[in-house]
Amino acid sequence: MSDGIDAILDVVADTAPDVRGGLAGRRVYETAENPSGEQQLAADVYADELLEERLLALDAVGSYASEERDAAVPGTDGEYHVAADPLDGSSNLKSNNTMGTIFGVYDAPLPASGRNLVAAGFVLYGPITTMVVARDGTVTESVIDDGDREIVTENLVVPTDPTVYGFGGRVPQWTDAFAEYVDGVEQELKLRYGGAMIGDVNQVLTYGGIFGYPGLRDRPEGKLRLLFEGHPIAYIVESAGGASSNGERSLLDCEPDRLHERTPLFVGNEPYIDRLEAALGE
Ligand code: AFP
Repeated sequence: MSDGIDAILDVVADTAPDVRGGLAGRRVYETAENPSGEQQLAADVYADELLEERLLALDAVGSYASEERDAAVPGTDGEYHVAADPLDGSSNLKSNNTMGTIFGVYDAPLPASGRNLVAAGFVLYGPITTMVVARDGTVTESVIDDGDREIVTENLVVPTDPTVYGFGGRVPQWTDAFAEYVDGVEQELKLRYGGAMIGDVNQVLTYGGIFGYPGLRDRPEGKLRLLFEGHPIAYIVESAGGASSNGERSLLDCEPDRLHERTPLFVGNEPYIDRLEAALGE
């Protein structure tokens, strides 16, 4: 056990009630866009600033990078580098649907390979606030109440009798190979798609199945970011016995050249990921 990683996990858990508590008054858009060219809500900025300030106050944190800022912010000479999507699915704030905070803890400066992750997790702001953490090959789920974490699942594993799927992007923008793959999946699983990756991935962790945001005809790199979304989610799902892919190989084997690099992203039960890679590779 590393005290540094524990301290990072404590900060994320302690910050979750503040992020959640700050949502109601922050549903308005800021004038700036984030580095990926997407509109930022006041809530995105608020969550990002809270995490930056509190994580960089730790001796263990060497830098903080987030989806909401151009470059990583240096901290001390701490050994861990944190990448975060402070409010994944923040456009769901308007419709009052699920959102989350995603984070990855790397042992190398960013950008880095997914193999440099030493822990990853997410907070889900659903009807209750939960936190899922993967480290040392094990995934735990806790309920957060007033910053206190109570473990509710010691060893979370992806169920082996999958039931749900969700794929992003407009269907006419899907490639023929991907659309054909989805035709098969639709015969076996039921659709669950909520517009916040973290909520949809948590359904896969809960019920088994597959979530993906594919490369599109007009956007082969897809929508989601490797460092802030792809790596952490791949680390969590693989630690829970599932698989991840960019369409060819595990997302953890992908190393971005740039902080904000995008990637096609698929996570879920291994047979579905294997079939996907076979379908896209034909
Ligand atoms: P926002 O953070 O801008 O709401 O985007 C959410 C997201 O990055 C990811 O969480 C979703 O899976 C995906 O975008 C949804 O995209 P579509 O709106 O294209 O379905």
